[in-house]
Amino acid sequence: MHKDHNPAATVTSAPAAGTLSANLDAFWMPFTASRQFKSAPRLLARAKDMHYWTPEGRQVLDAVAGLWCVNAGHARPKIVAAIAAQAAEMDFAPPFNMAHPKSFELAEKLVAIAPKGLDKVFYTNSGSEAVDTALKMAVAYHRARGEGQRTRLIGRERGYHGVNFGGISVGGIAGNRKSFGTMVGGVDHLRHTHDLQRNAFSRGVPEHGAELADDLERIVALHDASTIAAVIVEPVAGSTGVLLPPKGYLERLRAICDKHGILLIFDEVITGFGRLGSPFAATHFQVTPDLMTVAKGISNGCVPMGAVFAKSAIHDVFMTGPEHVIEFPHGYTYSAHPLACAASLATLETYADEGLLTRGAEMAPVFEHAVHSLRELPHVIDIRNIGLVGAIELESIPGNPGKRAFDIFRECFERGVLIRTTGDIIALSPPLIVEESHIDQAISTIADVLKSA
Ligand code: PXG
Repeated sequence: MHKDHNPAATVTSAPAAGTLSANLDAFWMPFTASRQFKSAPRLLARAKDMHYWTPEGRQVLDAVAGLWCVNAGHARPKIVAAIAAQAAEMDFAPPFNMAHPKSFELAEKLVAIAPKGLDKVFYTNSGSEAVDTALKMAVAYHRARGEGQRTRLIGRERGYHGVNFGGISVGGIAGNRKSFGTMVGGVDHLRHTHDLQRNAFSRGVPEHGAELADDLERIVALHDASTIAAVIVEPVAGSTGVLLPPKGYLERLRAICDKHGILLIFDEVITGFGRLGSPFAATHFQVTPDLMTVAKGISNGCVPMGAVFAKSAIHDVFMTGPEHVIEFPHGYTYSAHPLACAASLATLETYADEGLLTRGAEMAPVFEHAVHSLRELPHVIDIRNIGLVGAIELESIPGNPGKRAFDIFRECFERGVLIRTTGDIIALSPPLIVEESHIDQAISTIADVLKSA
């Protein structure tokens, strides 16, 4: 059904689009080992369905959906056409005190697939902006209902919530904390749930660790519930290495938040839009947060977009005071950008046409079997998976953390498979149109590289 064409196969003589003619100096690259990169650039020039092609026309299987975002695969016709048509029809519309029809149409469609109760959508342009928006909503919500002392935000160790100051403050990544100073004040962190001693090689959610949710009670006892606005967690942590919630953990976190009047925010930037085999992690685990952040798959990565879903009860608290006054003084020039809305509408249509928001559940057993087949290979200390997310954790080279996985990433790319690594963990998150043959190719390439490393 999802046949790949190879538009690069015919490229022989003329330089392919994207061939590097520029000097590499001027571009300060994001999250990149830039000196290494600039000494041997890895370039992608075009993409279709499950594949990229380099400027030379070499085909590369995309085993990570770009960066966890191209859930429907690349250059899908409806999305391409919608973006082109929108650019011609109306390029931009101011989003403050003005709007365009597609922004409402999209919000209605998003709410229709969202976990029940999350009835309002606020648009941003990225996951980082969605996170900071949700944190501000939480604080402002409590203030609007007369509990202005609830300002404290609780994140979790090894959480990743983007790169803005709010996000890195509630996030639990040591590198960020080391580089960027004191950040937002009044933040504390739950312990992370990663426990290889008890849970190594789990298939699906791990058995042990629900009690780690009780760490929130410790934090409440320390700071007092009356000072805490919200708790933010990724239902499944992605960036820090695919850390799954222990069985019962999210339910327990929800119950403790309810008990103390604390808002629960799920950061579903990675888990949203079908990654776990359900539309959202909240639907998968049947735990509904008060606020939910999304990005990436909302527009299939084609035009930058993010959003925060909120319960009506939260939104409605803001809707008081004189009617000409702005109730929530927050938003971006590009909130509800017409191109992003058009891309997202076509993305949702593509997801619906092909059943992609639940296709991960069908493919999960095949994927699980394949990733766990790497268990006996050199340096593998854990394998974990859920839906169409997998992780292979490797033993670090003593004194050189991250090197082993990074070398494997580079070698896999040379052998035609794009993977993603974080520390010494390989993460896989293929587009949701993935077929068994793609999974086989990705896994056998990783196996060969592990054996030869
Ligand atoms: N929250 C979560 C849970 C994320 O995974 C963000 C927020 C920030 O989104 P933006 O759109 O601002 O990047 C993310 C982003 C990786 C990787 O390799 C993951 C992300 C970004 C870059 C790399 O795991 N996730």
